[in-house]
Amino acid sequence: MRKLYYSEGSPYARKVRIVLAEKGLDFEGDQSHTGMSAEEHAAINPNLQVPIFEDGNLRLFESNLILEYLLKTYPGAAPGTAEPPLAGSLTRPDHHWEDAKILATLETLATSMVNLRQLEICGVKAEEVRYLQRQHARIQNGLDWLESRATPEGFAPGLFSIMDMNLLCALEFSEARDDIFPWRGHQRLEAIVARYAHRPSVQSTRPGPPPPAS
Ligand SMILES: N[C@@H](CCC(=O)N[C@@H](CS)C(=O)NCC(=O)O)C(=O)O
Repeated sequence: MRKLYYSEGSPYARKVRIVLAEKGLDFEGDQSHTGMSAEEHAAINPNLQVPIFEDGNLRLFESNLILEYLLKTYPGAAPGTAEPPLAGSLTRPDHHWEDAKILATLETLATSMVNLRQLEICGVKAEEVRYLQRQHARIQNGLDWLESRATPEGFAPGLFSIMDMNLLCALEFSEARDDIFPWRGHQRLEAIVARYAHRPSVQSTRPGPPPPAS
């Protein structure tokens, strides 16, 4: 039995949901972590985050680690999945270090965006806090650097790569959450997001509007 603890809007959990959809793997979705105490949550993930994925007796956290597990354990694709095919690994073996650097930068980009969003919800104003200005600069530099590495056909043309997936989940999350960071204007990055916009696994996992403030 497969189970995914997730939040509907989480860009990290979305990557896992996209890969599960690409592979036609069914799973039980569980959003109960929002009602858990820190102790209960820590018992399944010491980092107190989602996604958390269970497959039988195996429990994993950290989205890219979960993706690596899924790609290795379930190498096939669901019948009739879209083109280009989903990559078979996180990085291309013959471009490993360059791809790994791109993935690391994409993770940092997503983390900075999620931090900005959370601090904004808490009422912290970026112009008043130097660390937040640093986060803005980090996102801007990351986007510019990624734009210089991308092609309009993705980071690994011919494949729906895990890099492309990390990118679109972070950038669509930014827009779905009141434009955390105005990333448009990076033409190749825009082309990648547009390229996958109608892919069924991407469409069916797109975040809805922000939940009401609690
Ligand atoms: N590096 C982690 C990041 C996961 C993460 O930040 N998840 C967010 C949801 S978008 C979360 O659980 N936040 C809850 C919190 O930080 O309290 C991954 O890739 O899985």
